[in-house]
Amino acid sequence: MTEDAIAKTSLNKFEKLKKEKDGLAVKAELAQFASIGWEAMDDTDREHRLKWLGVFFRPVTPGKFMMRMRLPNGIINSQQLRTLGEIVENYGDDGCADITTRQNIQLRGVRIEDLPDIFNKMQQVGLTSVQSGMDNVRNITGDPIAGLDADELFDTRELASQIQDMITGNGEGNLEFTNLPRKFNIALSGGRDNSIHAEINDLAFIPAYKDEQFGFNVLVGGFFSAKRCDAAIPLNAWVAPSDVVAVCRAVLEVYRDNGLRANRQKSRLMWLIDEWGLEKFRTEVEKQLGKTLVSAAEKDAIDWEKRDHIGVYSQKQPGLNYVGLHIPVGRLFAQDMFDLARLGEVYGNSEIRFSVEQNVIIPNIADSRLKALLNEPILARFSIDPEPLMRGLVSCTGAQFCNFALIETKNRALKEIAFLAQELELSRPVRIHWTGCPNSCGQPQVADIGLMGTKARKNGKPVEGVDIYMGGTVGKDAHLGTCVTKGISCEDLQPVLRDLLIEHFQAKPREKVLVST
Ligand code: SRM
Ligand code: SF4
Repeated sequence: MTEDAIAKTSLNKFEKLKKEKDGLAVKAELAQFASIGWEAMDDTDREHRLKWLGVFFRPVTPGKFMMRMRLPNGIINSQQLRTLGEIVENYGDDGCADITTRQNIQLRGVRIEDLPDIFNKMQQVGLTSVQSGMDNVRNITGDPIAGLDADELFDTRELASQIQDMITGNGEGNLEFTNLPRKFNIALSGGRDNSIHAEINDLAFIPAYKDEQFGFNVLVGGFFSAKRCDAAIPLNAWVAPSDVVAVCRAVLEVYRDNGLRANRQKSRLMWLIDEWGLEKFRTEVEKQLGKTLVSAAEKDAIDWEKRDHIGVYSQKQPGLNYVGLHIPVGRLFAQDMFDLARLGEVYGNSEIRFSVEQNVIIPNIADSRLKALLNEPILARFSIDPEPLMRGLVSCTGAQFCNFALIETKNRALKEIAFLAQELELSRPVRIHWTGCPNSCGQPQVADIGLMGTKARKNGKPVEGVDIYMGGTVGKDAHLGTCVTKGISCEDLQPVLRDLLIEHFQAKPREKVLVST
């Protein structure tokens, strides 16, 4: 029997566990889990269902869980960030946090006995982590400079929050959407530069004018997986902002009720669209929505190169600025979180934002406060003007915490960049994305150079290696890069990257200074 045929004969493991008990049910059992401890818990509750609350068992560090928040549009405030800082501070050397490729934050080192207290604290400051893992909708991404950008076409903040509230029952959990066939990604773009990689989401809204009215063209089916990666395709639908939440609901309902569930490798939305054809899918969405979809605007309004927002920029509000800080590979420690919270509070309006490049933006800084902010010691580490290779560096979690990883990523990425920066001079940033395995959380297909962890061989022995992707473009006319070289051993990577940077990105070898002794 083929893999598919076997899968069709019975429910797969994940469909079974969802059928036995909804993931969200563990919300009521947290106090009990806390009292018995992680080792005494039912395996399925611990390793799978807790993800419905955003709590991830880490086989690499058993007993030290990861917590994934939800931050619609990537926005957090100082009080919230400080609260998260206090949580990770509790865990000493085990505690840290990562800004994610979905403008979000994950905490590390979390102990099961502390969960009731952590959830209380989160509730007090208006944070939720519900439905952030497994077969749920992930963090809703939106323009990181929404409401600040003089050239923006639409401020995505309110819609991102409304979509999250609809899906999660205002952050409490919503059984309507806790049993999707698979994960689901939604993105909203309101600026002219597609700053959230709309094309790699299951459902994306991109700005487009129709009869001079502002609205969004709808894209569907974008996703990355180990088996297949596809850019989203146009649904041939244009929706007014006031219909966006309803369209999200309709698409999710169609996917929930009809998405393919037999084989987990073929369950993302695009597989349903393939099976039905786009026309049928569109018709089913219309039925669920209860109205006809307007055909797409001929052209979308994304006509800029993508910006990374690192540096100092004037806002549309006169006299105010936003400052983008580069956070190397998105890693934060408790003190960093306290420092960033303080910067937001002292210099801005207590708001801190995250970008899909795993960086931070502090908005609403008055002209008169800029100089003092730029003199803050933390800017020596979280630079507004990083070296060009560092500037475009993104990395997934990798082997330090992720059991899918085939290689270590974050620390290796930093080491490789430090070496290359010493060797080469570049006049522009090169976006290098590392991802530890073919799941592609680090989005190597959108990068100038994408590095995907793999098993390679050297001198007949298995070693850590990477497949190299190139040609990913972002912003207007974004398209996915492809694999150009397979199985380079990590030990041999430096000269390969050096040559690629010289050949394709105009890097120049630095002159070696000869020191005479
Ligand atoms: Fe991811 C699974 C980390 C963005 C595709 N991803 C995982 C898990 C949960 C696996 C696990 O249990 O260990 C990783 C947790 C590791 C850890 O301890 O942090 C993980 N994914 C991440 C993050 C943290 C990477 C990062 O360093 O930023 C990102 C969290 C985003 C968030 O805030 O929710 C993250 N993952 C992505 C993206 C990028 C995106 O959304 O733009 C993708 C590709 C896009 C997509 O999903 O279509 C992505 N992650 C996957 C997949 C492959 C999905 C599939 O259909 O096969 C898996 C594996 C799975 O779901 O079975 C996965
Ligand atoms: Fe883990 Fe692989 Fe995702 Fe990296 S790409 S976080 S190694 S699942």
